[in-house]
Amino acid sequence: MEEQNKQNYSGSNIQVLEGLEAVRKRPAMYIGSTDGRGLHHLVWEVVDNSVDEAMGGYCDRFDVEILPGNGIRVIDNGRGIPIDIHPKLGRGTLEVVLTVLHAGGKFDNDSYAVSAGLHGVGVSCVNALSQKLIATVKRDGRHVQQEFSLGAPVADQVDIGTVPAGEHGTTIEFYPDAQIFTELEFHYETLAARCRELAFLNKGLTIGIKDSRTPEGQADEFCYPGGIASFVEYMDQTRKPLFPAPIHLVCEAGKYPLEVAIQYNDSYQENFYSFVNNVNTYDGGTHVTGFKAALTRVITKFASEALSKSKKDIQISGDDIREGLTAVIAIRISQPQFEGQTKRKLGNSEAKGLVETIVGEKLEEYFQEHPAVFKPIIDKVFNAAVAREAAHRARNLARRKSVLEGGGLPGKLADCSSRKPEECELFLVEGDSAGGSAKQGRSREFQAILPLKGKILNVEKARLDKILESEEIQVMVSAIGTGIGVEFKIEKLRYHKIIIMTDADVDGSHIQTLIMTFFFRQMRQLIEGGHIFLAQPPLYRVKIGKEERYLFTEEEKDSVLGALDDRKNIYLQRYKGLGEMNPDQLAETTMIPAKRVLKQIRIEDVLLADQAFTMLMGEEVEPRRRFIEENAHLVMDSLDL
Ligand code: 0RA
Repeated sequence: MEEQNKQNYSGSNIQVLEGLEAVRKRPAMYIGSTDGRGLHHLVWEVVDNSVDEAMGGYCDRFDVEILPGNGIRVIDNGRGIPIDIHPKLGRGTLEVVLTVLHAGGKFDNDSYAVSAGLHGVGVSCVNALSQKLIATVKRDGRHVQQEFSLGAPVADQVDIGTVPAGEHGTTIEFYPDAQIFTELEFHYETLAARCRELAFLNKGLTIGIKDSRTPEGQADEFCYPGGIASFVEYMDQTRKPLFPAPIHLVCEAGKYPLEVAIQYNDSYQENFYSFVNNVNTYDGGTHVTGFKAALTRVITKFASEALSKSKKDIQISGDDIREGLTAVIAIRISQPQFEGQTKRKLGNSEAKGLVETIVGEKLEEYFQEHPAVFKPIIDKVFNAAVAREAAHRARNLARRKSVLEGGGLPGKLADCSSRKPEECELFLVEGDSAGGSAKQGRSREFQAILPLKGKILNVEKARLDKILESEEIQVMVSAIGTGIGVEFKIEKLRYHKIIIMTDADVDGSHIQTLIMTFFFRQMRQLIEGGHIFLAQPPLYRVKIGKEERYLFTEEEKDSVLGALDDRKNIYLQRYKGLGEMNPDQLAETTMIPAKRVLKQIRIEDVLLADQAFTMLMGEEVEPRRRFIEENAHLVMDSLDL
């Protein structure tokens, strides 16, 4: 059977397999990378096809399952990949869809006016990069299956049974190739977060997710009849909304379907997410510019009317209007052009005017009909404007002290001698004693040390003027050089690596969180640019006879000690803090680039990070209590017991 198949496929398939061979030779060109990110990208590729079916109105549910053995199964109830013989190619269409690059199966362009996903390299890429893939289709009363390996069919498609008329759908089960990927483990939270997001963006679509790797694996089901209005409520669940339900506008911007949801809360941050065809445009673009222009224009108009009645004299800026704003804008565009290095910015120039016009009209209409919604927004914007003027004064004061402009570097900073930011590192060190060791152990040439006094200000609970009064923050900001918030300038960054180095205990992780919250809120580009790292100091030093080792996790300690039968010649030292290491030990384990391990902080999921920070740092006590209760085991693990 196998032999015969090989012959069948030898002729016309050579080209096909050459196409997929290109994917295997240069996987990063097709899926971005071969690390964990690329691994998850495979799932998005498959899921995008199911979402396309949903957007076309053919599918109302799909399920993602993480399988034992690092596999994924996606089941949808869409039309099913066609299972006939392809008229031009003379081969099964199912096989063509899974083996021809970019075939993607989107033969009929009409039914796919817009397509999900920015990747769009197609399910054949997933096939090429999978050690095994099984496609199963229910369609036309038939139940058909075909198996592939490394992109090539293992056999022809086979009928495995029949299904009742009207039952249809596609199942793709795949196991990523260990030869290609440096990481094979799927991350439940990452997958669940995207599934949740897709459920918000496609109202009425039900998305299930399940981790079947262990009996106690997690499972969730997402379905939001409220669409992106539910999305806004979800993001604000730990904040106090200013009016009962988000403003939800569903309209058409020219020929593009457009949806906007807006809520204000009592915080000072702006939480704004924009999507084009279900893809998060993190860097905004023309649709966002149009939206913000409309929001500013309409609110300024209503606010100045209200203010002139009350005879108040204050200038309102776009920033004031976005303080405490949580909003989502989602647009569908048939030929989106994405710009920039990361392709996360919409470039279609017509989108700006179309969005601005329609959002302006609809919003004005909404406010006229709902004055009760408008009133708290005006108050909020007014307060923001007053506070901004106060912050402005505080900043000028600080500037006079020349702290924020980097004119004078703080005295506590032991700067490095190099002036090339690419090679420079800044260590933010917990406490003066560890700071002292770090100063002695560093490579003066490219490593700078800034000792911080314990806990920094919790920026989640403070407005900009208060933040700028905090001395710990001032020294950090002036050392880094970029300025903060709207004044942030990445080209002024003085160190390309900023390394947070704290004790490996609960206080240390609290300080880490505070510093990361500050970066997240005021210098987010540093995180996005991959400049923020956590140092990983060892927990133990162990001497076995003459051999000395450092151990970085409890598991490592258990496995090293567990492997020894005679423990008499062992000397084990537990480091309670960085201060217990002498300068050489600190350098050796945590600072020297060739020897240390750094953990890079990435915003894998901005939403999750935002949620976690708000939860842990925000005003609302109840969600925080719940969060800590639910995650108590994590805290316990890191406690010094
Ligand atoms: C090719 C053509 C059609 C749909 C699909 C492929 C399709 C692919 C996947 C992958 C996962 N789920 C999927 N669902 C559908 C159009 C079929 C038609 O015109 O009936």
